[in-house]
Amino acid sequence: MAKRHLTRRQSWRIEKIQTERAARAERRESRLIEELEGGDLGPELTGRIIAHFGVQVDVEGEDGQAQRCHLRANLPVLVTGDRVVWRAGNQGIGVIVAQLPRTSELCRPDARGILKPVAANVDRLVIVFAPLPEPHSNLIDRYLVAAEHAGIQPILLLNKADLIDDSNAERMDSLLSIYNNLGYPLLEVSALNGLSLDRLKETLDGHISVFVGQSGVGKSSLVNALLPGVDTRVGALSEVTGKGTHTTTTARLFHFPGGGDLIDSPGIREFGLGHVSRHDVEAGFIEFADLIGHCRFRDCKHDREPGCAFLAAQEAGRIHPQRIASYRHIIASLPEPEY
Ligand SMILES: Nc1nc2c(ncn2[C@@H]2O[C@H](COP(=O)(O)OP(=O)(O)O)[C@@H](O)[C@H]2O)c(=O)[nH]1
Ligand SMILES: [Mg+2]
Ligand SMILES: [Zn+2]
Repeated sequence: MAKRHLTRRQSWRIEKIQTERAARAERRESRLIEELEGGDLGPELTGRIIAHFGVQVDVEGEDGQAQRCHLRANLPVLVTGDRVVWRAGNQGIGVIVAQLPRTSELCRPDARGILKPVAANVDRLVIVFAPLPEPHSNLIDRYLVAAEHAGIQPILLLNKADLIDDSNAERMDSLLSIYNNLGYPLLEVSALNGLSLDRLKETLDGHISVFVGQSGVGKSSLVNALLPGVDTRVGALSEVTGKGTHTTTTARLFHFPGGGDLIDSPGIREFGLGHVSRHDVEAGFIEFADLIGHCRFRDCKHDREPGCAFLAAQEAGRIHPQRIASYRHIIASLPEPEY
């Protein structure tokens, strides 16, 4: 066989292949070491975080069993509702090894004003209101903006339907008609006498919901009616750390016996509109979709500018005056942009 003379290019290629082989072997070895180290850990499984305690979480596996797990240091911030990959441990404590992609996240500003996720993969925002305390469309609109911004389907839930009488029926009807005309799903129920709770259960089946709304509208009563025998007030759970036992209040995931899940905590129930931009607010009013970009001035504030598409639509009766008022109110409440 003739002796082969290697060109520089060929020898470079061989060297490259050998380096790649070495790297592959190294990777194999490190995987082996990891496997030996983690020899007590079970196989990788998928699950959902149903409670969060700071450095530990409870994960519910596909079999419905809950398992306390440690969080690996390299993980992103995980919250209740997150889908994860986890491995069972030998001392009753497992390990979360990866976070699976989120379909949505609910965020709120922390004490320093930094937006933090509080729940993941929620797909129904149930906005609760009632004849009493008197409902404010402005508050409902804020929740709708938050829902649109987070990409979560809102459901308007009028509770205390048993309190509707001649004194408030007209007011309630005109409020409901605004949202009915916009195509938002609407339900009228009563936690007190059980009216339409079956329809509510059907609506929640197959989804992860949160209930929001002002204090006194009946959120606790509704949740208690939907989750009989579950004490959702037990939000504070103890956790043993190096510094001793301390308690953390956390959002928890509950299963409705009628199907579907609830993520709940006092903080979530009072959830408001987080930090959003003027653009987010505009996008949160679904009837504005056709108007955005059609004003004469690109930076139109839709206030009194000539050639404003919003004002023209309002004049033509295509936008409800209460919604425009809400929009202005929300915009006025935004912090000044920093530029
Ligand atoms: N009439 C009537 N009262 C209700 C209904 N649901 C709740 N309530 C009452 O409204 C008050 C506030 O309810 P609660 O569940 O604590 O509201 P939350 O602050 O939103 O959690 C309580 O006195 C409840 O008994 C209802 O459907 N009809
Ligand atoms: Mg309550
Ligand atoms: Zn305009």
